[in-house]
Amino acid sequence: MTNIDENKELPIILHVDLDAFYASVEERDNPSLKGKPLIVGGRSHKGVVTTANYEARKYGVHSAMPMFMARQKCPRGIYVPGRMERYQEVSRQVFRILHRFSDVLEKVSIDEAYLDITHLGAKPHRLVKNLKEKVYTETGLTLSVGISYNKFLAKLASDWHKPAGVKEITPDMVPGILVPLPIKKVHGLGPKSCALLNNLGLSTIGDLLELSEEFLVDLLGKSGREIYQRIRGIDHRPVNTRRERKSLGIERTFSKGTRNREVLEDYLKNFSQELSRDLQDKKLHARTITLKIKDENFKVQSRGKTLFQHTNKAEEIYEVANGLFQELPLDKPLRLMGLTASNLLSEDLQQLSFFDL
Ligand code: TTP
Ligand code: MG
Repeated sequence: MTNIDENKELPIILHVDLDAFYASVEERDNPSLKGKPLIVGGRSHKGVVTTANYEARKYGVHSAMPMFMARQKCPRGIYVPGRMERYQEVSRQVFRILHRFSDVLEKVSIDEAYLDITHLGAKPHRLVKNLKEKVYTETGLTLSVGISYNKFLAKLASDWHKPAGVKEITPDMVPGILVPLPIKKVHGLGPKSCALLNNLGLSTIGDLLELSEEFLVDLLGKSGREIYQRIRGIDHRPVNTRRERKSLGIERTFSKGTRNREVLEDYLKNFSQELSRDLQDKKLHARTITLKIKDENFKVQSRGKTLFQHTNKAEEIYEVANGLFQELPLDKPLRLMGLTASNLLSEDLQQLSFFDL
């Protein structure tokens, strides 16, 4: 049983994740480090390991482990502080290569992306081989790839044969392949949820498959439904080519506290204009406007209003902002005021919905 409509073409989704990313960049820039246990971290991250190469992982060193513990486990390791800018640069280089393979690409983190290659009509394994070769020859880095028909399964698969591995999960493997896996493998179940489930004696995906959807929703809230579907291999999330911005905002701290309404209204007018320009530059429209204030005693209050329609016009933003402002008592002088636009919609999406009508 796969719950998949056999007549519909299945998507082909790749999840790509670079191997021991920061450590691999260090090795690439200094090949004498190759083959030795290498640990990146320490300085910026309050004394914890940021990442360790696979050589060091053999000693039990892993990300987020306190540095002193890593030194105990692997005293002969080479320890280097991170060079974030360099990793960003190499990441951009890798993403440019990935983009040549499919422009339906969603960057998830500095070393991780989803690619939808359905429309290319290519054989996924051949494409992946090619992609890995290109990344290796052009950057010296290896990566692992998961191939499947949705994001959840592709991500699960990329972790399967790390490092430098490729794994495909096909519909006929589901749910069998999921049953023995520990619940922490379910993307969306964080450490807290896992602990909650473990306490109920649930440790594998197989255990979760016995539960009703209602039970999972009761236990985990809204995400229970998503989890119920995921463990059955169902995940309809599209590969999102653009990460949506959640909000845009401006705030100012005043050198001297003020409760002069005219002065504050002037600020609000300026904020509305700035916000409007910013939204228009980014081709965005907002539906929710939130006003935030902080008084002399550092007491913070915020008020928001959601409109019937999206807007990016300064006058409309100001009208809402000022309405919110008039409701505030202003019993103490203000030290800070801020205006945020959220519930955003991009113009492209708006056009899409117009076409859909
Ligand atoms: P990951 O992809 O989780 O780890 P990795 O690439 O080092 O190893 P692998 O994928 O082969 O298991 O994270 C990518 C980079 O993000 C990693 O090199 C360092 C950084 N990172 C942190 O800064 N803190 C963390 O807790 C983790 C897990 C990663
Ligand atoms: Mg990685």
